[in-house]
Amino acid sequence: MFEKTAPPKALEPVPGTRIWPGLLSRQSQEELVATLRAQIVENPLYQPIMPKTGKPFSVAMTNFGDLGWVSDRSGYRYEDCHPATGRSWPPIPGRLQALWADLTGYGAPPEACLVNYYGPHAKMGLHQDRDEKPLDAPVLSVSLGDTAMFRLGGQERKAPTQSFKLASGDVLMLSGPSRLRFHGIDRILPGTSTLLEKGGRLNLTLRRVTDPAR
Ligand code: MD3
Ligand code: FE
Repeated sequence: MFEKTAPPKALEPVPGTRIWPGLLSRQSQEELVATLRAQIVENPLYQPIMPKTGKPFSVAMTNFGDLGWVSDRSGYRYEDCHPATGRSWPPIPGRLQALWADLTGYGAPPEACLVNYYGPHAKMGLHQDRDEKPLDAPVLSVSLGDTAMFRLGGQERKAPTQSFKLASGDVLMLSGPSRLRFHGIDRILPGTSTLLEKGGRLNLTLRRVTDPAR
């Protein structure tokens, strides 16, 4: 995608955390939303529940790719089928696969694309992403729709945090020393984007789940 031009400049607020503000043009965002909508028809967003308590997440989720992240009473894990439909997850859209190849430099394709939908009151508490085997693989996130207040902490829950806005078209990569940082979404800012007709925010997170064969 950037064969002829240098990749656009990223902010690196802490080592291993890179933010490309507005990397995706409005047109690419619209094309991506059209693809997502088409794939969400047969692979619907659903409301996962927290392990043990059974409390529902405020974020609705679905997945694309060979493996999808799910949460239910028994815990968090990756599964190869949608828990409600029993069907395989649809493929990760080509545009996202290309973004992973261009930005991560990781020698294997992503296996999972978690789709998170935030309505006006949804949030995601501070957590670590540690259900994946290869921790040397980056995580790549694409934000679409309303702006979110993103909180990034340290490797321990009690470490100090800093907050960033993530707007539509922004791309975020967490790698190396940032891969195990605590992070969360405090809130979204309703009405900040016209991309999604009914408002809200979609976040797409690409991950490698298993160690690549070698
Ligand atoms: C920082 N999603 O799905 S994406 C998640 O906006 C998740 O929906 C948020 O956290 C969202 O697990 C944040 C940005 C993100 C993703 C993975 C990270 C930040 C991260 C892993 C380590 C540190
Ligand atoms: Fe996370």
